[in-house]
Amino acid sequence: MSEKTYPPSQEFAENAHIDAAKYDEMYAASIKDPEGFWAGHARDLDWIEPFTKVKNTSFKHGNVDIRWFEDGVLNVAANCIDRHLETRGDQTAIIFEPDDPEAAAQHITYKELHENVCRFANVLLSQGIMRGDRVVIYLPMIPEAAYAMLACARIGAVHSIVFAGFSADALANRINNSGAKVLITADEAPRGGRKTALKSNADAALLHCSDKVRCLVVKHTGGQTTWIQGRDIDLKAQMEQASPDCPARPMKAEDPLFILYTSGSTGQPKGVVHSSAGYLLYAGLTHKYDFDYHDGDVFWCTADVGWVTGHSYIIYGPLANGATTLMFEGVPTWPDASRFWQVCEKHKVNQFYTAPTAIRALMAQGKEPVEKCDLSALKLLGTVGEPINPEAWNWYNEVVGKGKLPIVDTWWQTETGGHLLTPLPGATATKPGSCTKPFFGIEPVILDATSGEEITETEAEGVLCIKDSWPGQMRTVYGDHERFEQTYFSDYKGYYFTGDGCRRDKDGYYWITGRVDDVINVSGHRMGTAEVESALVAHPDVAEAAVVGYPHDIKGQGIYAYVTVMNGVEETDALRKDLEKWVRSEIGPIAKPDIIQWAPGLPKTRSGKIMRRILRKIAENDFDTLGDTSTLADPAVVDDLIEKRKAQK
Ligand code: 6R9
Repeated sequence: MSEKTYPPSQEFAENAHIDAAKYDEMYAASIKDPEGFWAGHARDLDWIEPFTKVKNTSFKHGNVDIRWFEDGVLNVAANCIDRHLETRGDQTAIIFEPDDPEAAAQHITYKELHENVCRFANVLLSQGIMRGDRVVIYLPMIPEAAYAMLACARIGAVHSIVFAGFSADALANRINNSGAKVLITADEAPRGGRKTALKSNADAALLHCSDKVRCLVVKHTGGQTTWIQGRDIDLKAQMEQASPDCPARPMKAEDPLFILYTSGSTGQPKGVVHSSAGYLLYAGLTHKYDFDYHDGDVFWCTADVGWVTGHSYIIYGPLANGATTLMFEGVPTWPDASRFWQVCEKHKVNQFYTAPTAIRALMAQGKEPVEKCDLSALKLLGTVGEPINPEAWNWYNEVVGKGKLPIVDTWWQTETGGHLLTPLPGATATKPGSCTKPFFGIEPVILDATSGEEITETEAEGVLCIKDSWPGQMRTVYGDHERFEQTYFSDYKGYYFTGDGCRRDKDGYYWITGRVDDVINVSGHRMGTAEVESALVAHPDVAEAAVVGYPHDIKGQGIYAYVTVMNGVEETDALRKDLEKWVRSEIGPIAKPDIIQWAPGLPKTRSGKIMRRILRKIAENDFDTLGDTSTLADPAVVDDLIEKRKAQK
């Protein structure tokens, strides 16, 4: 961990929305009088009916209830589009850069966005979609994904995006859990020169869903698909016929805007529910201040809209601010390792926001792919998704930022809606690897993991909790409020528990040390080890499986699976391949184990609990600090596992 600090340049600080003095003053005000602070900012939104109540929140287990601006009425899509038409109707809202670098980019103005979203909303209405109905979106990174989200928001439908890398089974689960009436997909998703057959995944998923679910299909590549009359609808053809006008429906501040499924430490993924007004306010404000976004800037977040980062920082945050936001369909390393930088040059990107895993992958390709591009428009770099190691931070700073640009390391979660811990680029001196300080209105606390006591000294290490609510906070787990309370408010009473471990240094800077639960972070994607385990044990040849994370040079963490086969089944390479394929089809390619180790026995306590701590150490090649193994039912299994681990590359 580096203690070197990087203060903002004087020039940057002078032109920034927030400098150091202003941060201190505004932060203090936001904690002293949250109602005044948030009401002041919320009034900048366009309200159909203004709110009179600001905050009504309780973190009390058994009574967790979170409401912001609850008697206000507004429409999120109108705030992201209509509000800007008069002043910036002809400005580009979305730049679409396709996978194929030879294909033309599209510049979609706010006026065009308005028209497309209205047409799309009218298609949804014609399918009988009403306020509160759920719509699942399974699309590539194409403009229709943005239209679909905003069309739902316009008519008060609740979208739930499923990342296009998830399998048919995972898609079916989410359609069924959310009770969606419509699935929106495309024929194919091109990425890195290859095409994924999205529609055929959708077809396979819909076999497990109600036959009432309709399927709107974007003919994107024109690839061949099966077509089921009466169920499948050609979206573009319908949009052409639909009216370009569709009034934005008045929605209550607390009406749900979207559901996004995310992995937890147990069971099936949880449907994280976000609100309308609070979420939009928080995404917009963090986008403006944390990236120091100014009118006319081109902002690029490289995430996929299938993750929360894409929701908040490709769509809602930037569009709430009337920004120009870039949507990129491709991957960083195709056709070659300079693609990101070529896109930055081509579209004169001003703020660039990506994940440490991408930085590490590009770092491995050397400086040349970066240096051959003109990155002079860049003003700021951002990172998100996992802790960034100092080597990657330094490379990002020196090679991409030429040592001149602020780097914002933003810590947040699907559950938080937007950044909670982040530098403000004109105010905060950064330290490589630290997400620095809280955003306005956020009160982070570090608790002793076992006693649950708050550690009040500046220097502290323990679990990260948040003391009070902020507008962007998730409101519930879809259909299971008890699980919401249980997951986030039961371990440490009265606090929101993040699931992350954290250290606070002598300057009050926060350093995330990683998850303290059974969630791993693979290439910045959250994965529950329990999910991968249940996929593995569903295979007929598998008796038992235990999955842990281990350090991986590019991905941050890799997936390490210990597998016990059924009696009489042989531990062959062919079975290993088959298991990899199996997990890909049960969950998706991102869940494929990096290493499968055969484990004739797993280390268990006498009561039958798998000792994951030991499995983690073995996966990390750390055999000397296994700790006490005497409570194991059969301590000899450990020696066997160590021997097999040593035999792996
Ligand atoms: C936005 C997003 C959330 C988990 C979170 C933490 C890790 C995210 C981080 C970070 C260190 C950062 N995480 N940002 N760790 N530094 N800047 O990634 O949401 O997919 O829900 O993951 O990711 O462990 O708890 P999500």
